[in-house]
Amino acid sequence: MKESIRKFALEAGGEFVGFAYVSDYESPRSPSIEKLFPAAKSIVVIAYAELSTCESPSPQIAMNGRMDLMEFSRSVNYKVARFIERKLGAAAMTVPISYPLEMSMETMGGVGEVSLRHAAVAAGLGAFGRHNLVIHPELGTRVLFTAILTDLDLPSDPKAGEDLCIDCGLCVENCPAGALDKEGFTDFSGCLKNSQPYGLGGMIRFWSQVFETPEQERKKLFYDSHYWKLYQAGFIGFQYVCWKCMASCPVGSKKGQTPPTP
Ligand code: B12
Repeated sequence: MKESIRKFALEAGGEFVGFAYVSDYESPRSPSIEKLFPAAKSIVVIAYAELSTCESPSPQIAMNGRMDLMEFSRSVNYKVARFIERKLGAAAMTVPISYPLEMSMETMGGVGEVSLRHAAVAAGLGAFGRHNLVIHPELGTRVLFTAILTDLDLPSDPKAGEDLCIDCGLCVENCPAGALDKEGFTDFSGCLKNSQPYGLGGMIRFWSQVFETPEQERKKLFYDSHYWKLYQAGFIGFQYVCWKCMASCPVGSKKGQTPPTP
């Protein structure tokens, strides 16, 4: 059964596919899978390569590569879920690649329904690196994940080795927010403020400024590129302007490592 799902997902456009029993998924800060889907037994995790767009100094080109991948992977995830339901007669629930997220003071909009990094590790698709991202044995750091929860019994794939990170420290050095200084921990607000200046925090800061500015001077704020970028983010969705931890990592980047020949 695993092989028929893997084959379908690869043909649909996923680059690598892994499986994990829900009982092998360990993410202490995330909600339990049972709360999301009580009958869930397994997680199907799909890996996709991030394009070289993450290296571009243009925030538009960099974000466009991510948007292409988000749209594409959403479609692959849906197709695989439907394959599980239609062909295998089981229940399937898709997990978002990033958003929607629970937006509450409790989670600060920073906890996904399923931690895709922990799911990927459980499904043998990689190991955490110094940058707290999961490194895939072939794709390196430039990898994103989606997942599907199902009530099918799909035994966990073997774990990837633990030594994928080469401890070069480039991610720590290149993080403009110093968000990776403490090992095993990403400074959430530092990373967020720097990488998503047009997100919720940026929006709150802008509107607070509007209310605090005397009426006759307010118009100027709307003719500022900051407001225009907030406007664009409003209809595009969240926009990252920083990719440094991902782009500076030599593991798996075209410049840093030749992938194994097929
Ligand atoms: C919210 C979110 C964020 C928040 C971070 C919140 C957080 N603490 O995780 C912010 C906005 C800061 C963020 C930033 C980024 N994100 Co983000 N994000 C998510 C999202 C939507 C949810 C993450 C979540 O639930 N975290 C909460 C829990 C799980 O985190 P945690 O228990 O505190 O675990 C942390 C540490 O304890 C540590 N950790 C846990 N176990 C272990 C074990 C070892 C051995 C080590 C060393 C570390 C470690 O790693 C975690 C990082 O802080 C996921 C998608 C998803 N649904 O998973 C994408 C996701 C994690 N993001 C991703 C990416 C790529 C990024 C960015 C590079 C931004 C960008 N430009 O794309 C940066 C990287 C920041 C970094 N180096 O840590 C990818 C990661 C892919 C990968 N290869 O690992 C994901 C999985 C999206 C995807 N679909 O692939 N993100």
